Amino acid sequence: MEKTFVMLKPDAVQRNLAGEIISRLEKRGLKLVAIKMLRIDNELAEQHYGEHKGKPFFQSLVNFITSAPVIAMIWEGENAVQVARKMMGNTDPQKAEPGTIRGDYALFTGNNIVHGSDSLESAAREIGLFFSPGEIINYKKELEPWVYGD
Ligand code: DAT
Ligand code: MG
Repeated sequence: MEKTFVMLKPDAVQRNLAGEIISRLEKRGLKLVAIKMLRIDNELAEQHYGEHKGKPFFQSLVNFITSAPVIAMIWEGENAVQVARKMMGNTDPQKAEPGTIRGDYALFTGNNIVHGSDSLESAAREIGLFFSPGEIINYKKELEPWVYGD
């Protein structure tokens, strides 16, 4: 089953939206297989957002993501990467559809509440940056046939 990396950014934690966002992913049928709260340091921020190095917003992105604690998670499910991306909505919350996380809770691209891997390759890379294999829990949920059919 596919795994994706999802992170609640500092604004989500500060604005008391963590439970709400976790609840949405949970209710959709995705399975939480790893979770931790951490304060990202500069080195990890630059690694995580390496693809954006050199862009005009890079420094403010690093400043923001290191400014307060985040909640890093791995969610598992069929097409988990694209399903989670779709639930997050457009990078610019003003363009994100209502009903998406960003479309419901954010107004500014810099503070857009949530990160989600954009491909299987990014998911593997980001999971490796934030979690060791022993922190990822392999378990069965009895409700799975009710989510995916038999
Ligand atoms: P996403 O988070 O939707 O994958 P991204 O990977 O292109 O978007 O960018 C990473 C983060 O960088 C994004 O969540 C917010 C910030 N960012 C992106 N484009 C920006 C811009 N034009 N101005 C300011 N911040 C931006
Ligand atoms: Mg991205």
